[in-house]
Amino acid sequence: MITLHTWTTPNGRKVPIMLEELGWPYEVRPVDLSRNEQHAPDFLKISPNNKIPAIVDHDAEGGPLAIFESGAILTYLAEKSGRFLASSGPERYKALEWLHWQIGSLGPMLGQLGYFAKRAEETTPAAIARFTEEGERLLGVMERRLKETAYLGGEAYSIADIAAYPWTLAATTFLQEPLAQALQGKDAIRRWLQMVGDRPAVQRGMAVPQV
Ligand SMILES: N[C@@H](CCC(=O)N[C@@H](CS)C(=O)NCC(=O)O)C(=O)O
Repeated sequence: MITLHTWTTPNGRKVPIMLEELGWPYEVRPVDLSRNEQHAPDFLKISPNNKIPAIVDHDAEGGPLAIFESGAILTYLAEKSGRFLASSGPERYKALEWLHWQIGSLGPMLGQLGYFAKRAEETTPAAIARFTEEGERLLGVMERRLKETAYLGGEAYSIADIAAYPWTLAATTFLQEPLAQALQGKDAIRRWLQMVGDRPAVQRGMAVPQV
């Protein structure tokens, strides 16, 4: 059994999507970020960087294993199941490349844009401009990739798509206003969003946690 510590945010939805794709049983422990539960001592033992998502795999080899960072969790689950990540060769490294691109670029830049454009009490035009520009650039990078291949890693759906989906959806919904111009004419991204979003496991994962 896997315990999933998560919340209703784009990073929080990646792991439930993967667990739903695998059809593995898991128990959800909501970590309410609005109540600062990510700083609770028991949660910090599992996720010392005070961020969701995190898992504990109670059936890991050698005993219970706690993992934080969504990219590490997705890679672990892919390797444990042998699914959604090729075991070797270019397909594996292309999927890892785009997984890391999401973790290191798309997620942090859109996260900062969300903070400065939507949540901060003070308006900071330079920060909004900087993160809008980076968001636009990254959506351009993604559009060019998805014009060449069906999925981010290549022709197969992989953990790179699972990681990118909740953030790309956020770009077209929560962040639609600052990114409206960047989203115009992004037909390859729209096609991919539809294809990934039509998957029943993605729809189920996006509804976790139910609070
Ligand atoms: N690189 C991390 C990012 C995780 C992250 O930023 N999580 C946010 C929610 S989307 C969080 O837990 N924030 C709480 C905090 O910063 O205190 C990952 O991919 O897992």
